[in-house]
Amino acid sequence: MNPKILIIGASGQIGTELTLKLRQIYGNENVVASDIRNGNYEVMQSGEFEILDATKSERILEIIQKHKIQHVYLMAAMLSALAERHPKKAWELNMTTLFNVLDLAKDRHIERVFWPSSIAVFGPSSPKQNTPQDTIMNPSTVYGISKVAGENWCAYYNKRYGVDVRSIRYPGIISYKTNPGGGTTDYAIEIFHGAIKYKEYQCFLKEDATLPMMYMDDGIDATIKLMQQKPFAEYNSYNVAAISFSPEEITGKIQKYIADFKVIYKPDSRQEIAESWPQSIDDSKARNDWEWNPKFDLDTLVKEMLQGLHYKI
Ligand code: AKB
Repeated sequence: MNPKILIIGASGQIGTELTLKLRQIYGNENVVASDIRNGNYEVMQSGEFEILDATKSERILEIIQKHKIQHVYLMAAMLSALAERHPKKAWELNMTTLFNVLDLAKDRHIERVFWPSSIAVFGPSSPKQNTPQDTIMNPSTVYGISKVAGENWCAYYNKRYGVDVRSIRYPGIISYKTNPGGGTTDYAIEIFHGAIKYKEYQCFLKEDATLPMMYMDDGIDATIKLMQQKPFAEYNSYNVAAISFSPEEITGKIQKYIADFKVIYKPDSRQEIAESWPQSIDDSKARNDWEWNPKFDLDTLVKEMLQGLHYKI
């Protein structure tokens, strides 16, 4: 039997594509999308959509009961760069929404929860290369602090109350359907728009700021695959890796198709965030535990992005 699913944050970058893929797999009637604002046309048209402020627990419960929801994907969050501008608001949003969902799961209104973590859990003292699953985590951003705290709370609810909650530490997710907002890895999406529209892009990171990244399809596959596993013995927030690249490297790949594309480097405060994060990730635990395996490398990612944005190659 297909589970009845609720996506919270279905109008965001990952939420949009996750909703569409889950509807394709489980049927439009089994996947309810929700967000504080309307979603894109495809999301709004292909199934049920509810306006939801996920800081309001009673409203989440109302939607869960109305649609007999079993699985919840909580995708609403304020990302790293924006959270540095609104630290308290980011903390409140990221933590209140998580507690609301965990408490509803604790009270057995929800059977299974997906909560996204991030490479932002790591900080200046974490190893930069092949950052292990278990290592020093001393995030220097509010977003990272909220993700480390969130991981600890998920582990606590799992152990103490038997809540089935699962997490992935997303790297930068690259996609063309819905733009991200407020992240440090956002440059790797903006750069394609700049290349196609203006043949020029002003990059807010330095040319050698290498970060772990992943094409959206792999990110969605990882998320769904993790949620399809039988309950785990304990909570883990899994490292997942696909590609690592710098602005300079992705520029070179785009220039293979748009030869006169130019990038001007004007690093801002986001450079400091990037420097505090890993450059590459060891994801062997995810590969061993649930056979995680990404499909897209940098060449295929660049091709998919250009084609997705209607650039003829
Ligand atoms: C961000 O840049 O804040 C996010 C992330 C890596 O979690 N994309």
